[in-house]
Parts: sequence; structure tokens; C-alpha cells
Amino acid sequence: MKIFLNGELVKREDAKITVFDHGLLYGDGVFEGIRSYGGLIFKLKEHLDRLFVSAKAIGLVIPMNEKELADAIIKTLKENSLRDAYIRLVVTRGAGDLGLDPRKCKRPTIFIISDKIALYPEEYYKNGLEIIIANTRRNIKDALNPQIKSLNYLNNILAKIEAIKADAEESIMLSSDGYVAECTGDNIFIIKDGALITPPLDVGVLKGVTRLAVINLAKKEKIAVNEKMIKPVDLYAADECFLTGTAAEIVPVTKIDGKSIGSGGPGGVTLRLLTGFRELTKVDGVRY
Ligand code: PXG
Repeated sequence: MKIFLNGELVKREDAKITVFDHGLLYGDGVFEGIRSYGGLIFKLKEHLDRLFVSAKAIGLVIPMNEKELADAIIKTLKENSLRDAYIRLVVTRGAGDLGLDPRKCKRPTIFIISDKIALYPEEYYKNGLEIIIANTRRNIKDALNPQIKSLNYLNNILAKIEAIKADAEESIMLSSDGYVAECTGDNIFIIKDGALITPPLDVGVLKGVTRLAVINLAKKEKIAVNEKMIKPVDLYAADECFLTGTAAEIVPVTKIDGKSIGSGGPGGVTLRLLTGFRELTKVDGVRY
């Protein structure tokens, strides 16, 4: 396996960065998780755009432009002969000293890891996930805006640990004022009376690439979409529920906090959207 590291493709065992990298010392950096399907990189521009938005928000100037990063991703995929891949693109503040001061970091570290995609177990799609609402609240926007896909994922990891302890597959995180925000690595949707509902970005959630693809897919299929505030009680009363993310695609949720959602199995609208989404991944992407 070859890793793209600061402009070069190096062997996995040689892909090393210093312990003084602020990505490691402070979680000071940004990243993207991208996927390719049969030689097509899905929504590459959307991911790169989001990376630059995240970087700008933390005052990090990426020393490569979008075209150069896209070329680097393609080069890495080709070098590893990957057609169906998971791509992790990371940009850190770079090597600095032991203080927080980002000015001490002279050059951002850029790396790209590509690997075979580890698919979610088929039973998740057949039977749906059992998830919980975590006690850990999502970061508040005024502290660390969840729209920044930063290397600082402790907030999400704490909620993930709650899920693991509860023997659940995922955690829903609420905003500080108690509205449904998102899961630890996925956005959330419910279906009520045939309409799709998802929390607005304002609640403090990541602007998921899959989220937007699903919203557009639903509109095309004449399914109403409402971005509005969701309370836990609305979740329990939903007809259907699903999560969206690059790794998950669209995965049904059949139980929340031990309560069955809808019929207790994956819902019809969810499955219809999943079929549509998988069709999209076969045709919509950057070919390499
Ligand atoms: N919310 C959060 C907090 C995320 O980290 C999403 C929503 C979904 O966004 P996208 O753009 O992927 O639709 C994410 C993304 C993994 C993995 O390995 C997680 C993500 C992306 C790719 C892989 O668990 N999370």
C-alpha cells in the first residue's frame, strides 16, 4: 500500500509524521472521508469544497489547490489499483513546537490514505440499526462549529463510547438545547406521513455530502423534504428513520432507546431512497 504524504507516494511503513505535528498534539487540522465506486469518485468536488471551507474556518491555508488535491487522490488510487475505495484526505497544521501557537507550524502536513472500503454488514441494511440517544451533547456552534470537519473528534468519540457501552450501533447526539443534531459519523433523517425530515444545519451538524445527495434524490422522487427541528419525542413517533454518511450510505434505524420505530423493520421510503442512492453512485462521479 502506498500513501500520499506531502507530495510523494511512500510505502505504508514509511508514511510517518513527527510527534510535533499539531494535528496530533492538538487535533489541529481538517479532513475528509471520500468514497469511490467502480472507478468513480463520488461527489469529489463537494468533499474538496467542504475541506477548503473547514480549513478556512480554522485559518489553515492548504498549500495545494482543489485540482492538485483531486489529481493527488487519483494518483493514489491508481497506484494502489483501487476501484472501490475509501479515501481519507487529511491536512494538519503541520509540525510546530509544544505551544498552541499555529504560527510556529511552517508547513501543513497533507496525506491521503486509500484502502478497500470496509462495507457495513449486510444485516444493518436488512434489519436496521439499534441506536441510542447519547448523554453527550454535540459541540456548540460558538465553541467548535460542527460544520468544521476538524481532526478534533473527541465529542463524537465520547458519544460512540456511550453507544458501545449500551450495546448499540450508534449514538444520536442532541444540541445543547435538546434538539436532535446528528450521529457520531452520520446525519439523521426521519419520515413522518410520507415526508422526509432532517435537522437544519443551524442546529449544529456537519453539512453531510450524503445528506444533500439524499435531499436532492427525495425531491426528484417527489418526496417532500423538511429541514426542521426534531425533538427526541418526534424520533420515537417517526414512521421511519435512517442515517446518511459516506461509509453508511443510507442505513435504516429500527430501534431508538429500545423503542421500535414504525413497523420495526426498514421502511419503504428508506429502501426506495437507498436503491436510488446506489444507482447514483454508479453514474455520478469523477472517473479515473
Ligand atoms: N456527521 C459527522 C459528524 C460526520 O463525521 C457525517 C455526518 C456524514 O457526512 P458525509 O459527508 O460523509 O455524508 C460525517 C462523516 C467513518 C466515516 O469511517 C465517517 C464519516 C465519513 C466517512 C467515513 O466512520 N463521517
